Amino acid sequence: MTNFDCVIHGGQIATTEGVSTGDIGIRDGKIAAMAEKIEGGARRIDATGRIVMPGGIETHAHIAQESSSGVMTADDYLSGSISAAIGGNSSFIPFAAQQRGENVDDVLATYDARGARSVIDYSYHLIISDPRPEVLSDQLPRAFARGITSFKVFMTYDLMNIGDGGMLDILTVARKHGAITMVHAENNDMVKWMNRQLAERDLTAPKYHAISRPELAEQEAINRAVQLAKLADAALFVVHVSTEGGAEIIRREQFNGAKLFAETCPQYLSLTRDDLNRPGMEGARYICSPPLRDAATQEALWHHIRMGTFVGVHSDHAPYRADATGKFLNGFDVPYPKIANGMPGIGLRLPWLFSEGVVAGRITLEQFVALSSTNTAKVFGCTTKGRLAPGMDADIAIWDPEARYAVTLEDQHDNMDYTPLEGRELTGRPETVLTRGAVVVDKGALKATEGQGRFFGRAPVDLRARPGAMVKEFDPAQNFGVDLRG
Ligand code: DUC
Ligand code: ZN
Ligand code: ZN
Repeated sequence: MTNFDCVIHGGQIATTEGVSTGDIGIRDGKIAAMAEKIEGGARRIDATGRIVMPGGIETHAHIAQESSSGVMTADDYLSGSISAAIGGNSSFIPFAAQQRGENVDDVLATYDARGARSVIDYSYHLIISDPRPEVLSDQLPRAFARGITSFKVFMTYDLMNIGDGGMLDILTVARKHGAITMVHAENNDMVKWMNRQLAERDLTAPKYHAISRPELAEQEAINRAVQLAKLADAALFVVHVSTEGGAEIIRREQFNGAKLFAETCPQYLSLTRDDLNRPGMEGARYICSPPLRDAATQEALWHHIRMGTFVGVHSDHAPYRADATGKFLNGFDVPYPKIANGMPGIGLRLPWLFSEGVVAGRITLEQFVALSSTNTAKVFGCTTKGRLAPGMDADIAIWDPEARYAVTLEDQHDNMDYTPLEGRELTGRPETVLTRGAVVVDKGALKATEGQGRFFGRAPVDLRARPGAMVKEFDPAQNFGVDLRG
């Protein structure tokens, strides 16, 4: 009987609810059946001794993206998606970035051409650096109408920072349409002031990057971003949280009912500021913003992962090679502020999280599933992805939970010339990955063809668990009857 295109059988099926042995039948790119035993199938994949789970959804990656200072990432949608797939992801949501003066429709057309090379399904978060009136009134609603339901803004970097007023304008448009606003939260003036203190003392080696962006700069900006979002009654997603204080503000405001979500990233859990102090300019490889912190912070961030403060652990893959195309575009012996911010990680996010999280006993397998796909699918409106259930896309990853290996650059599939986790011993890795039923990685070998991934539009943010509340100044019963929400 071959009424299924493919049957995955005998694996330990892991979801956010639990783990059980069973089979999955796939037809026309969708999960058609799940049962203890499924016969038939044009293709049968034996998953005995393996974990079968939803394919990862990487929701923080910079792919084929120019920075505001003109540095292009080393990965395009082909190499970036291949690296993501081999790392256990069935889809991803990189950024489409508006630079100042640009029209959002043109930006999206540019990224549509870039995205067409992807081997896994993809969508975009739209970075907005120039919220002009026509951007707010026409271009963002058009982006939303095609399923781009998440925007991203920066509170730092002079060429990206949109100020509190710009942020309120974007949050307001986002609320009206059901979009979520992501934020890079660091206080720009605190960072610039610290940069001046360090420059005046000639302290410009990579290690000083760590102290140039104080923990307080993140905490102040997270708190401000949350208050702005509460005033606009809008959903907010704080990216790359790197401090205990920042996580605690988020936890408290979530408890108070804010429409608030957040993530952290593997680098804040696996590396420290000591890595910035490696010999010569090697420390430049570890420059990312916010900067790496310390061991005590890592423990605190793990605690917040366990307690649910973070819906995901995403890579913030920002691939700038350690050469003149990336980190050293401005020269090899330059002060830290002239070195590109970011490091690679899209291929190792899930293997690292599985090893250091599940194998090391810090999180359960169910939490791993939630953090790698299910939670973020909900927040970012990926309605057909992130869960194993009949009717969902057959986006599936099959893992060998016992494989032991050391990370090497040679085994990476991105376009980078280093990996920050070189030499790390890990346990567990994805072997086979399906995107809409197509096997893109088969026992570790790439089987994908360029361009087989499809753009997917997304639904509005799911706020059922975080309904928020209108502030009294917007409530006609308490504001002299004024309708401020329009
Ligand atoms: N922020 C990111 O989200 N990624 C790379 C650099 C940065 O500042
Ligand atoms: Zn950022
Ligand atoms: Zn980023």
